[in-house]
Amino acid sequence: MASVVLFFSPGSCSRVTLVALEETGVDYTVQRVLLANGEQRRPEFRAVNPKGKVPALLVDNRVLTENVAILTFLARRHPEAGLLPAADPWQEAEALSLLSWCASGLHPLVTRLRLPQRFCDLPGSADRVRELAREEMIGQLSVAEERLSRQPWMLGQAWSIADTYLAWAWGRCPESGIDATRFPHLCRHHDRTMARPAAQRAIRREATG
Ligand SMILES: N[C@@H](CCC(=O)N[C@@H](CS)C(=O)NCC(=O)O)C(=O)O
Repeated sequence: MASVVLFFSPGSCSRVTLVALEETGVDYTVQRVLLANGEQRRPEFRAVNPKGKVPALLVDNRVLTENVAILTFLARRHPEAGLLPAADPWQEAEALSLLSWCASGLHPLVTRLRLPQRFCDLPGSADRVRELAREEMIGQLSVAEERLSRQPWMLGQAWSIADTYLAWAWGRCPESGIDATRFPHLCRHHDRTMARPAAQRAIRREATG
């Protein structure tokens, strides 16, 4: 049996990988990297992921980084978990398109909302960086809101790990000043996604390590 170790930080985007691991039922251990304490910059962690980001997944001593790659690997390795549709190449590509949008469209906006000083350090600029990110995020979220007004999950009738990635990104928005009442379908989708037993186990795992 493979040895699997996830490097994660509570509440960060590594939660999506944590949920995926829980959905597969695979045995794994975790290593906490507290971003709030700057632990991603420590040499021990840089030896695992020189980019200094979580998630990083160690599988039999080989390191895989980037959520999209890790989630695709887990989906292919555990097709029975239904992380991504696998039977049809078009459906799988649509799922990867969604995951990529979460990773390269929504996630950087979450970072701008939460860490505006990384984008401009001129005195007094943080509010404006946030405001522009908020506007862009509202436009992007409207795409998901419209889709979820027609179907329960982003890909249609079945949950996929792309729903968890979206729910993670959306979950960071109301605390960053985005009015949740404008996105009722995203709110319900978030609650349904995070109520899944695997998501609940992942959140407990974040707390206990
Ligand atoms: N492109 C990476 C991004 C990962 C990422 O930005 N992770 C954040 C947490 S949500 C992180 O580790 N940030 C630490 C830092 O930037 O110092 C992925 O999709 O996995």
